[in-house]
Amino acid sequence: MHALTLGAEVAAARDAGAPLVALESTIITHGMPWPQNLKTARAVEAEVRAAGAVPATIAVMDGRIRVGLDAPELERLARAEGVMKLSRADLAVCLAQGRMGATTVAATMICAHLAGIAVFATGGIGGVHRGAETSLDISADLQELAQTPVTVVAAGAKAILDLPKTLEVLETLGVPVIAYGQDALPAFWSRDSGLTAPLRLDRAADISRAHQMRAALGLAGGQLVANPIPVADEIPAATLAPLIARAQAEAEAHGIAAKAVTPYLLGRIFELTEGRSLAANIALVRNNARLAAAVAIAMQDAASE
Ligand code: PSU
Ligand code: MN
Repeated sequence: MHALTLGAEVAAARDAGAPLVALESTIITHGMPWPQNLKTARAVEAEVRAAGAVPATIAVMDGRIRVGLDAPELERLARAEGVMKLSRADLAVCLAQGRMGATTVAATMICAHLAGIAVFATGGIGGVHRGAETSLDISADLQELAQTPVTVVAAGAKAILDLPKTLEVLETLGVPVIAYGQDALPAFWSRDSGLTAPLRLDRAADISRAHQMRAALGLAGGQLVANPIPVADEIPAATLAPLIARAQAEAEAHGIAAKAVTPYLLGRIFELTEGRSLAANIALVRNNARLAAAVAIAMQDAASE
């Protein structure tokens, strides 16, 4: 029983040994409103291509894990309602029911690895939520980074999270958290979280080498590359802090829980910033796609030496 279907472009790239970059789909169905979600998904794929790699957007459609969607499929997903948000726990049930599902960071890592893709670009990973002392809300993305060998390029963890606790959990799980080109851990919409990242690398080739070295050492899991949003697109952390606090309080007041928390907070912050957070989110995903493509190319170069 094999549930994987590669898109034509992805299959050709894999046969030719061309560099591939996996892309997730929860950001399309649960992270951004229509029609910006489709526009962004297309723009992110275009960034990967322009940088010399092949994009593989991953989702569950018609009872199959689809690795690489064509244009009509991408639009069908972006317009769909009632799409399941899939993490490690949900993937098999969604497939068994033949439903449509969007993959989070955790599920995208699983599917990318099944398809032989080692690099993945997203916006921001899930992490330890504020108030996790009582809610125990910790994203399954963190566990996945500890066990699946995919390098994830993100703009840090989302600033709606408790970043110090997120770093602590990643350290406990043995996940390398690597800031790209700076010492500070980026905070999604802002370049600087005020925390120093545990590790730093300045070149795509070094990120590729570190990935290969982990495998050579027999260490399970991937690495998190935290790529700061471009200067021109960032929203300073001080501007966002009160808006995040307000969205957080509203989520609690409305009893928002479990999988609904992240989409709710992103949606409220979009409203409270009058769309500025979405523009920044789009810019940072595109920026991550470019770096992920460079890492994928460096991995192919190393493999063909
Ligand atoms: N990056 C974005 N927007 C998003 C996400 C990432 O710019 O919506 C998604 C990812 O799929 C990530 C998920 O895995 O948010 C985290 O959800 P949770 O906190 O419920 O684990
Ligand atoms: Mn959660």
